[in-house]
Amino acid sequence: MALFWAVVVAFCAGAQDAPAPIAPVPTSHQVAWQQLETYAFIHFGLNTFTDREWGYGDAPLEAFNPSRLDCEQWARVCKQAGMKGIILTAKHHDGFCLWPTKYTDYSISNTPYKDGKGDVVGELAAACRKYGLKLGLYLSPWDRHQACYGTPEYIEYYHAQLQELLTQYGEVFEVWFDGANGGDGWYGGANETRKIDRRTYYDFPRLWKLVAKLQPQAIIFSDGGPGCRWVGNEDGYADATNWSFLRINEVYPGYEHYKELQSGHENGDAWVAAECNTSIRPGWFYHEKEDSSVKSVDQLVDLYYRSVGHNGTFLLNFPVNKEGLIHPIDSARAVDFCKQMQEELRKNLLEKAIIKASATRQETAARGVASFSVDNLTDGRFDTYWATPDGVTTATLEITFHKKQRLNRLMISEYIPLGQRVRKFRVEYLNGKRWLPIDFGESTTTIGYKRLLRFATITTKRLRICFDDSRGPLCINGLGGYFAPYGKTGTESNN
Ligand code: FUL
Repeated sequence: MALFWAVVVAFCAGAQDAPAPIAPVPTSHQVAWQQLETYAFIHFGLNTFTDREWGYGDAPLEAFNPSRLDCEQWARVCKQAGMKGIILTAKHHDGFCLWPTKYTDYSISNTPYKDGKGDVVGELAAACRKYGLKLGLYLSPWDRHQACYGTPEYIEYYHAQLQELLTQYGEVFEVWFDGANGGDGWYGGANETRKIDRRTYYDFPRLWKLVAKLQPQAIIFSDGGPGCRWVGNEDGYADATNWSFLRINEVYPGYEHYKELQSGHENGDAWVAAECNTSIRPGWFYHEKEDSSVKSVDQLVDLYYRSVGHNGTFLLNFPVNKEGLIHPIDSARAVDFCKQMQEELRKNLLEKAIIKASATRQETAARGVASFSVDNLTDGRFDTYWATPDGVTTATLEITFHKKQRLNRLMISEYIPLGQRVRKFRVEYLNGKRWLPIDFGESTTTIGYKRLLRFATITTKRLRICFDDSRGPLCINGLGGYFAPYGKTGTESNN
């Protein structure tokens, strides 16, 4: 009886179920993928030994002979750098295959390495399993070695290779389809330029079906998805405004208006979140002369804020060297970068603060828990969130600390299984008796899976976050405030 009256009271008070999703929404695999946040790329192959970025397709197989190849070293470095997986160039544009494929002689089986018994894909798959990392594979559509490139025969070859890779090495979390395509190459000795229609030549719909059948959890990367999209630059950042949507019928691998990919399409009809890829060195493959131009910790930290902190994932490449190892300079930088990020976002100062919302969706009393309360903002859980009632698309969260706090970082995250919603927000802090805006030096438009914001240190007892525009009721599952003791904007200001 008590329950009956509780339900009646709750309904009278406007109790509601969870907000309805707003399309497009991610699949559960896309959500799990986004939660990986950072993972590594490895570019390794014949190019490593010939000092090239784009092998022409004619390099002699004898050149490939790493003296100390150790995929476990790669895995250890990536693990220590906080990365959740590794994507390997199983085949780059030069057509050289790092696994013993039955479809071409231009593979590791005909190199001096382990007398032709080597299998780098297999070794990496085992190392990833050992260190709890996920495995991803890059299989370049463009192949400058194969004589049949440009004909229908090559498509069968390419599809067969993908089938091999997706059936012999266990679970794959991402398959990488590069957009660079066509042009000059060796092509079995023809030494000519071959042009293909990048929209139609590879029969991508059939490739996507093959991936879905063999590895349903795998996220398909290409310029236009369908699993995740290229961010439109190779510098590792997304725009501050970054929608996880694309007008899917407009974007295809090789899409010319690639700058649009930095911020997605606000009115897109498919969920295709951005992956921000870059190399820790200027090149993707190893070149000794670049030992002195490895990205600094500050550069990597900056990119983290502009990739993961701009609603993307961060895919950082390590050019494995001729020995077959990640160079010690690169590994030290990557590990220090991870340590600095942990230090900057170590303690969420909002956990002990009092948070008041201008509006909160009422839970149905029958559930007995405050499903949408502000307590969900700082509980560290992904699946609980604060939400506003239907029809309420603007709201304010006011945060009061028990005593004055120094802050220079904020984190806001939306509960993306219900869609990406926020279009515009701002943050203010109390300075004496006046509310002043915090200047983040970038636009405060979208949030998505995660938005990280940096600003000059403020000292305050109160903050307020004003959500000014949203595609529907707000669903925010995380809120953080931090004081980063050092870093680009970690210095004290006069506030
Ligand atoms: C590009 C390729 O052409 C580069 O060689 C590299 O693999 C990079 C990740 O993608 O499109």
